Amino acid sequence: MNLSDDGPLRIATLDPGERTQLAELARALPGDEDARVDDERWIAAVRDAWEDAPAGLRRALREFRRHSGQAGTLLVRGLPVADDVGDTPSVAGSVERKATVSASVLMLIAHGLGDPGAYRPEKTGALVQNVVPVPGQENLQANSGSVHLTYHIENAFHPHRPDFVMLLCVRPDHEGIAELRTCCTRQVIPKLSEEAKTNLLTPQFRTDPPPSFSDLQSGNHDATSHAVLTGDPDDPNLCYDEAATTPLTEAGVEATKELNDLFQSSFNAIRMRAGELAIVDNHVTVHGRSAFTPRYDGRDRWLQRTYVLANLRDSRGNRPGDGYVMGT
Ligand SMILES: O=C(O)CCC(=O)C(=O)O
Ligand SMILES: [Fe+2]
Repeated sequence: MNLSDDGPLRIATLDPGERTQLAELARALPGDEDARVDDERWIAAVRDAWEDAPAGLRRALREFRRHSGQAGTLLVRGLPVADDVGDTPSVAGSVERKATVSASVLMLIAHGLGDPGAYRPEKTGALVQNVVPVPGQENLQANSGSVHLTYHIENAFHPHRPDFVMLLCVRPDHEGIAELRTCCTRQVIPKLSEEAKTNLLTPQFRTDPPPSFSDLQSGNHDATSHAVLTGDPDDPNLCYDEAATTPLTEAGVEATKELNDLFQSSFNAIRMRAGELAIVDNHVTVHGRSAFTPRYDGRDRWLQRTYVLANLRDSRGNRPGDGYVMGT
């Protein structure tokens, strides 16, 4: 395992031996027809197998879990994804239910940070979701779009939002220009004016569900006002989605303008290649994506996404039968 930094971004690169070890672990998981990534028995096998994952990778995740660094982002390079992945899906709500190499790698790594988790109203509650451009949805502020995707905390409106968002690149975009962009509070707090900081620490904002929560769009979501920054003002948590958070006051409008400008001038740009995984600390780091041009030819950009819950017990009341999927 090679650990390096690209500015504030932390990078962990598997060596070929570790890559092979992880690929073998993924392939040794139950792989018959019943091996569905959402099946609790299969997940139990993954949890057990994770203990045999390369020690260097387990260490890097343990460190990141303790403190996610200046960029709140860890880029893991050199992960195995099969060569014969097939065409990039192009339908809305596409998910991966089969235990493919990439899906298995995501589910394995989730156990280095906590447990996997999902939300029933979003992508049918699948634990591994395809992030792909969908014809007709180009302009949507969702991961199926291909215009610039604005900065957001994943599922910012949700009381049990994910602790970590994992995005694994199965196939890059044709031109290799699509950038996953992340920006951490630790990169912007020192540059924020005292006035904006005070206002962001004040509950004067409302956040609605994103378009991916289709069932909740009809106004049956009870949004209370909240602060954008909470906790220690020197290292606060962040709850913000540029497209879904509404400032309820003029001061709030000014403060979010300043925050957006700082995200725009301080972000980490990640042009992911196949086998690269970005792990985002969803408590302190927003993410977004630059625009790119899909061709819908089966070779478009394809990421797979899995959410991680660091403390599964916290959301027990939302997870029927102690499963991995929240009911709402
Ligand atoms: O397409 C990307 O790089 C990120 C999309 C996104 O925000 C997500 O899938 O949560
Ligand atoms: Fe996102």
